[in-house]
Amino acid sequence: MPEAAHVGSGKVRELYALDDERLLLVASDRISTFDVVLPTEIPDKGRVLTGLSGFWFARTRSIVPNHLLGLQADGRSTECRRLEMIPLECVVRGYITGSGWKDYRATGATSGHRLPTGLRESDRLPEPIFTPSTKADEGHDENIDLGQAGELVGAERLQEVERVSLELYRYASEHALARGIIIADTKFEFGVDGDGRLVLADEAFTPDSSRFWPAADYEPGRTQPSFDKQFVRDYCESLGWDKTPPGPELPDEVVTGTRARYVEAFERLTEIPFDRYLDDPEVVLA
Ligand code: Q0T
Repeated sequence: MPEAAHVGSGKVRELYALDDERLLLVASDRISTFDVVLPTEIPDKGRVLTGLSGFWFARTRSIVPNHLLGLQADGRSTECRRLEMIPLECVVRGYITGSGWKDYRATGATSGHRLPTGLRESDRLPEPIFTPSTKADEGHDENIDLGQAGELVGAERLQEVERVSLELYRYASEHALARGIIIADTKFEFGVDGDGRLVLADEAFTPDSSRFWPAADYEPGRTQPSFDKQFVRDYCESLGWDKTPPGPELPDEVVTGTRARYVEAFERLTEIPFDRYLDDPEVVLA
């Protein structure tokens, strides 16, 4: 699509305009760890993430409409509706980890949710919580409470994105857990269409927008291994790299092992052989 105008970049994805109403979201094979994009790519990572997002979009349409129009034959490009984006990172946490764990240790709460005392790192929460954050162009998103989020998007829209986010998380986390994957938390981005209707955009329940943990290894009281990136993290830790750019090149065995983990996540969650996806990406939409 060489004539398409570039309209945005994420760490590992690019966004192009197809026309006034449609965008093309292209997922690369780049991988980041400790917030640094590494110089070595993971073959097919962008295809796995695109296929997973498509799978979830197709299966959650009855919860909320989404921006997906179609998947291109390259398996890494999503044609989507152009929306007015809502300036909120809609995070749902089912387990206490990451910045939520940091907030909890410091204050006993996160994003205004008072949590039970005595939680251990990675514990399952009594119920999933909605913990919105602001989109930061540089650096980390900032957790905000519902009052601050309401000022940004209006109380009514906030209630709607909270309800829909929790419903999406309940559906996907249950589906994933039955297939041996804990979705500890996840982040959504929503937009609004020309009729003012809420639409799920961006990606959905990929390992880049969520924390995937192998359920078989789950053990609260410590940081959990990542389903997809653990080999990369372990390798980087073994080097004593200080986690500032540039990141290290990855050896072949780390690349191969990591690719296998992405493909395994795809196949466990979709129950579709990844080779069938490569033959015809829209198989995940059926
Ligand atoms: C967006 C209108 O730039 C971004 O990601 C780069 C890969 C984030 N972003 C998304 C949009 C979307 C989507 N998704 C949409 N459907 N309509 N804008 C804008 N920035």
